[in-house]
Amino acid sequence: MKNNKVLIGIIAALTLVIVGLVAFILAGDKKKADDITTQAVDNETTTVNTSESNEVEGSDLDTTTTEEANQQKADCYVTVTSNNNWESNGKVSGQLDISITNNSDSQIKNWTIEIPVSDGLKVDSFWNSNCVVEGGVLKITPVEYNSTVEKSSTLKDIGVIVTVANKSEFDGLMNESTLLVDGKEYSGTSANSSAEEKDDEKTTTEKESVEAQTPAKPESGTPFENHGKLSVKGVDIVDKNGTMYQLKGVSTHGIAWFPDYVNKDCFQTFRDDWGANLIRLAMYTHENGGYCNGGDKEYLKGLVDDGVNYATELGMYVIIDWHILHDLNPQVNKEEAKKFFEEMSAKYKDYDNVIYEICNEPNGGTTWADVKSYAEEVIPIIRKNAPDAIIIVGTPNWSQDVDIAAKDPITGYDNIMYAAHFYAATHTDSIRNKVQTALDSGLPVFISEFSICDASGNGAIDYGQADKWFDLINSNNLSYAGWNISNKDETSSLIKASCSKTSWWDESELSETGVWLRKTILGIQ
Ligand code: IDC
Repeated sequence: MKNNKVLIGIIAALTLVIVGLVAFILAGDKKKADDITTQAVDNETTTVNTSESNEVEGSDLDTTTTEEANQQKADCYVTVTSNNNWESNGKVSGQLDISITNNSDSQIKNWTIEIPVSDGLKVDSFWNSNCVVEGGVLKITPVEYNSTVEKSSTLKDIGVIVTVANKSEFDGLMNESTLLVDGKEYSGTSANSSAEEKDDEKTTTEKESVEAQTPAKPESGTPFENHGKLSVKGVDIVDKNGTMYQLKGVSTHGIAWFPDYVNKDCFQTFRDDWGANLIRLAMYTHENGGYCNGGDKEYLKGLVDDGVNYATELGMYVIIDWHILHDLNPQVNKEEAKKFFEEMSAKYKDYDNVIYEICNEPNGGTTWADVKSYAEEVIPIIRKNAPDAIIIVGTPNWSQDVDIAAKDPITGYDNIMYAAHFYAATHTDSIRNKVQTALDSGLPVFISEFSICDASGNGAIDYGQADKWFDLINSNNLSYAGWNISNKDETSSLIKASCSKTSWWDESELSETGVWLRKTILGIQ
C-alpha cells in the first residue's frame, strides 16, 4: 500500500510538471502573438519614432518585459508645427501648435517640453500651458487640467506665439523640441505648415477639457484669403466654399470722437493678437458732431475709407455702420442715409469684405414697420452697386426686437441679416429668448454690437450673463462685434483710460472688458 501511494504521488507530481510545461509554452506563444499584433499596430500608426532609453511612469510597466517597455517608450513624442507666421515690426511672429502623443500603455505625467531658443526670442502669448524662457530654453509646462496624458492619446492645442529675428529662426523652433517626462528625455518630432494633424479623434477626457479651452486656430493667410466672399444661407453666414463661418470682432467707438483708433496697426492687433476677423466702423449720425449733426462729412467719409482700406489690406471683414441712436427713427435722416449708402456701395462695389449696417439701433416709438419701410428704400440703392453684399438691418428697441422682425421679414433680397444687440448686465433671458425665437423662425441674426456691462456702456460687468450670451452665440454660429475700441473712461471701452497707445497693447493695458473679450475671441475661456 505504501508503495502504491508513493507511485500515485510520483504520477501526480509528473502530471503537474507536464501541465505546467504546456501552460508555459502556450503563454509564450500568446506573448509572441501579442508582440506581433503590437508591432503591426505600431507600424500602421507611428510614422515618426523617438528615443529608446526612457521610462514612462505607471504601475503597468512593473509587470512588462524590457522589450515591451521599450516598445511603449518609443511611442511618446512631442510634435511642434506651425501654420501661421507674419512679419511684425521687421521681425517674424508666429504660432507654434504643440501636441504630445502617448501611444504607450501608461499615463504620462509631469511633462515639460523644451525648445532651445536664441536670446532675442520673445514669447507674446500662450495657452493651455505655462511658458517661460530660462537659460536659452523655452520651457512649456502643463496647466492643471492637462498635466496627465492618458495612454493611447494625444494632448493637443497647446499654443505659443513667439517673435524672433527672422523666418529661418522661427522654422528652426520646430526641429529641436524635447519632451521630458519626470526628467527623462524623448526627442521631439516636427512638421511644417503642410502637416495637419490627421488624428482628430477625441481620445482623453483631458483632451476634451482642453478642447473647451481651445483657441480658434489661426489659419495661414488672412481671413479673407481663406474665406472670401460671404453670404447668408438659412440663419448662417457661409464662406466662399459654402462652409459655416463666424465673424468675431470689435466695433470702434464713434469714429468722429476716437479717430486715432482707425489705424492699420490697431486693426492688425485685433487680427493677430486677438484672433478677430471683423472690424465695425461706427459712424454716429445724430449725436453732436455726428454725420447729420454738424459733423464734417468729407472727414468722416475719409475715416470710413481709411478703415475699409486698412481692413481690406489686412484681409479682414468690415462693417460700415450708420450709427443712429438719438435720432430714434431711421426715417429721420433717411435722405442722408440713402445718399451715404449710394456713395459707399459705389466706392466699395468690388470689395467683397464690406458689410453694410443701415441703422444701428432704432428706438423710442419706432416700429418694425418704420424700420422695414426705411430698409426697403435703402437696400435697393446698395443692391444696385453691391448685388450680394451682406446688409444688416437694425430692429426696434435698440436692436432687440428680432422676434418681431421675424414675423414680417424683408423679402425679395438675399443676404439680409437682422441686428440683435445686448449689454449683458441689463439684457438677459428675455432678449436671449427673442434671439432664439427669431432663429427658430429662420431669421438670420447678427450680434453687431454688445458688451458685458450695463446698457449705458458703463457700470459693473456681469460675467455670468456674458457666459450665457456666449453659449447662445457659439451654439448658433452667431457673428459678433464687441463695443468699443477706445480708452474712454467707461466699462465697455476695451483699452484702459490710462493707456494712450492705439495698437499692440499688453494685457495690462486692456480694460477688464478688453481682457475678457480678447480671451473670448481667442476661445481661451
Ligand atoms: C455709448 C458710448 C458712450 C457715448 C454714448 C453716446 O459708450 O461713450 O457717450 O454712446 O450716446 C448702445 C449704442 C452705443 C452706446 C452703447 C452704450 O449703440 O452707441 O454707446 N449702447 O450706451 N446701445 C446700447 C448701449
